[in-house]
Amino acid sequence: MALLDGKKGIIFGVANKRSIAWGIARAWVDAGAQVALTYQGERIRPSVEELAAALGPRCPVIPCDVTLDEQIDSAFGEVRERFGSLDLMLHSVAFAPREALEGRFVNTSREAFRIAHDVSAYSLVALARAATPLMTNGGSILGLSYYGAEKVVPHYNVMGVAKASLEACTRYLAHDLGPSRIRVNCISAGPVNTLAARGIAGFLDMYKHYEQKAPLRRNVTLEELGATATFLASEGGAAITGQVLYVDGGYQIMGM
Ligand code: NAD
Ligand code: 0WE
Repeated sequence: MALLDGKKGIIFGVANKRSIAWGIARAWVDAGAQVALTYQGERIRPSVEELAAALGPRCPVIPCDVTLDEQIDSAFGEVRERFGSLDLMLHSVAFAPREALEGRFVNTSREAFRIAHDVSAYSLVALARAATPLMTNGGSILGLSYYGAEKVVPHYNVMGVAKASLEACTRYLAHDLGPSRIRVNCISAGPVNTLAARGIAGFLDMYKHYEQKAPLRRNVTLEELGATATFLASEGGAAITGQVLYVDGGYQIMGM
């Protein structure tokens, strides 16, 4: 029997085949789960529909901008109709206005701070609240974080502050939802060459830096992130909640 046989999940954050959410969607489906994919806007709908078709014939594709309460409500309404209940949820969504990732952190505008926290941290709370009534048999909620939450990574700026919030939200949600047997964890991933990472000045240098400094002397793959996400969602993760698990080749342990 596969690790996630018969489980039903909803996935936020697939944009294309390089997305971390896509790596995790594939891993969950390979482990026996059925998943729904959500997408942010009409612009990426065609590519997400194509990816969903590759996952199998019964993979719902549902619009959901996570900053809009009405879209969150209707997305979970559709999942209730299609699946009846839910076991898994992936939050793999982040955004900050580009200018906030370029200049100095001290110049972060009120609006850029608000947007980064709304999209990248508050949305986990809103989605967890909407998922809870469907997770009648317990469940596993997973978010994606990054090292910039705990240490200064130049240019990550307000996203680092939003990731610190995401990690704290993970702990408070774990406390609230634990009695309902719903676990909430984060994977803190090493750099991955995705849409959200490309185009960031110096990303390639950082990618090479990890290759040189991480104990495993290499970067992580989508398959490895998928395997960790499957472990956390499975019986192997049954007593793990409120944690941030580093999947970064060991980079986070280094002092220099
Ligand atoms: P990606 O661009 O493939 O995924 C980001 C997703 O966020 C996209 O699908 C986008 O549509 C979605 N999104 C943005 N605003 C949204 C909104 N308002 N409503 C709904 N969806 C919205 O890039 P990725 O690298 O796969 O990012 C996924 C997660 O992984 C993010 O939380 C990111 O911070 C995290 N992460 C990425 C790296 C990396 O190096 N790529 C490392 C660690 C953590
Ligand atoms: O979380 C991220 C990136 C998230 C992200 C990316 C963008 C690019 C386009 C959020 N908002 C935007 N806004 C845009 O307009 N990562 C973990 C990848 C990343 O981003 C960095 C990194 C790494 C790693 C930014 C600076 C330094 C390192």
